[in-house]
Amino acid sequence: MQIFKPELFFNSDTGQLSGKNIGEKTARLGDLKDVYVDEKCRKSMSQDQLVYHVQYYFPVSENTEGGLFFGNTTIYPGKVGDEYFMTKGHFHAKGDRGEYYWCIQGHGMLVMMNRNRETWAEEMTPGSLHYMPAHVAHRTVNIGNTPMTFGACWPSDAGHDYGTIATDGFSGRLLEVNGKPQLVAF
Ligand code: PAN
Ligand code: ZN
Repeated sequence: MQIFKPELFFNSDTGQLSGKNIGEKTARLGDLKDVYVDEKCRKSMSQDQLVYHVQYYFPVSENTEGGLFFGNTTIYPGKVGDEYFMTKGHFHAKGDRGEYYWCIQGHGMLVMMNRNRETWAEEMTPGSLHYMPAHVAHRTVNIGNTPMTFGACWPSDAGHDYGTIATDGFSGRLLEVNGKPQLVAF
C-alpha cells in the first residue's frame, strides 16, 4: 500500500491545469477559415490573433472505451464583424456520447444544436454547469470583454466530428445586435 502525492493540479480560480502530460491546442484566426459568417472580415484581420486556447489531460489514449478526458478552454474577447469569438463546435464522432462544461471565469454562451437543427443557447457565468446530451453539437462563445474560461469532461471514446458543422453550420449564430448578444437564425 502506498499514498501518492497528486501529480495533476487544477487551479479553481483560473481553471488552468498543471502537472505532467498536459496537452495544449490553440486556435488563431488563421486556423478558422469559414467558421465565422463574415469570412471576408476574418481574412482582413490579423491571422495571428489568438481566438481560443485549450489545455487537456488524456489519461488514456483516444478512442478508449470507459475513460474520461478533462480539459479547459479559454476564449479571448473579440468579434469577427458582428460575431463574437467562439469555438469551431462539433458533434461527437460517437454521437451518443455526452459532456459536461462548467464556467470558471468571464461571460459566455453555450450554443447547442440537435440533429433536427434546432439550436438553443445557455448563458455561461462563473459557476454555471452545463450538461450536453448525446447527439447535440456544442460551441462556446465569449460575449464579454474579458477572457472566458470553462472546464470540460467528456468520454475518452467520444471523438470529434467537425465535418458536419463545417458543412452545414449551426442554424443559429451569436451576433451583436444593437449592442447586445442575440441568437440569430441562419
Ligand atoms: C471541448 C472542445 C474545446 C474546443 O474540449 O474541444 O472547447 O472547441 P472545438 O473542439 O469545437 O474547437 C469539447 O467539447 N470536447 O469534446
Ligand atoms: Zn465536445
